[in-house]
Amino acid sequence: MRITFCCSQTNAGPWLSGFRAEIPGVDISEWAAGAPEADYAVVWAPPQQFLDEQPGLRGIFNIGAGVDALLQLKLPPAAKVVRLDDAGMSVQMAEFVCHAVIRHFREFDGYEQDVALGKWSYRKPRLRTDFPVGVMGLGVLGERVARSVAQFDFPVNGWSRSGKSIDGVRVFCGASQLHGFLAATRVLVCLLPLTPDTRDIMDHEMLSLLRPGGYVINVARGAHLVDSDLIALLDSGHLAGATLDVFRTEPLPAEHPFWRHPKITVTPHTSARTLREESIAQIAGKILALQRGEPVAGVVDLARGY
Ligand code: NDP
Ligand code: OXD
Repeated sequence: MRITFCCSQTNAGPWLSGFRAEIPGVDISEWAAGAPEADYAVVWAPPQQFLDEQPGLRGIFNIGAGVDALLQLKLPPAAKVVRLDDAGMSVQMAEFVCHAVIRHFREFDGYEQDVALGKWSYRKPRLRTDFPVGVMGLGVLGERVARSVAQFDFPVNGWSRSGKSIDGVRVFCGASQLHGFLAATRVLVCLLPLTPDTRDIMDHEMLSLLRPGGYVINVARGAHLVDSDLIALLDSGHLAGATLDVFRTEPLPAEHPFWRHPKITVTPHTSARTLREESIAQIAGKILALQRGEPVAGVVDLARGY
């Protein structure tokens, strides 16, 4: 069995030795143009040439949860595309989102500014019932985030395509219930996959439906959000602020207004990082399962796009 590794911006060495430790005797190497064909690929944002040269792949393992970039490419016909299935990401995402929600709710940015001025001042406590949180996307990451936020006693809404039952979360489903979800939400968290149905979903019309004083946390993909619409709604006062971890162009260009907007907090696509050891163990386990003819979790539905 041969595995090829093709992950942009990733130091291949520790990954290759990790796979060799997990799958003794495996033939694994970093891809270079003209390399021999492999049975399985471990990838992140590979070039089309890589896939064109590997028509016989049986499995393509993405070292991230989102497969939007991969699905833009022409894939080998028989290859299953397998996404990372948590692998330590959901706890990071829950930490990140809870931190952003609480920082906003408790006005910690304001306290930091006061303290920098040597000012000892209290702000009036706010009611968490006035800050219902809505999580769009209730998959591997969104469900964990919704459950985690609910532990702080915020009212939590969730929205997904097919709906599911989650303790402590009021679940809305499908396009017909999006309006109701937004009207019931003040702090909006985006954890959708990027697909043709969800691209540009957070536009002026949609964000206007959030409760006044709304707050946006985008931790999914930059192309879910229409940048100029967010800025217009922040400037009009309908929205109070945003925490943005993902952007249409990454790294976020130096001249982009998000960097300097006083109501926007920017982080560099770091809310849930791929953890190497967990990812190697998960992918190696799945490759061995596929070799035995067993099903594996996290296989992407190419028609749905996630
Ligand atoms: P999943 O595929 O597990 O879950 C996707 C969820 O979105 C499902 O609940 C699905 O509904 C819902 N959904 C999909 N399409 C629609 C739609 N048209 N309308 C309503 N709901 C929809 O994804 P994950 O939770 O693992 O990850 C979500 C995204 O987070 C990734 O695709 C990636 O882009 C991003 N991400 C960002 C990271 C970062 O560091 N910023 C790190 C990791 C991931 P249903 O349950 O009905 O299928
Ligand atoms: C992912 C990401 O999709 O890091 O895993 O964004």
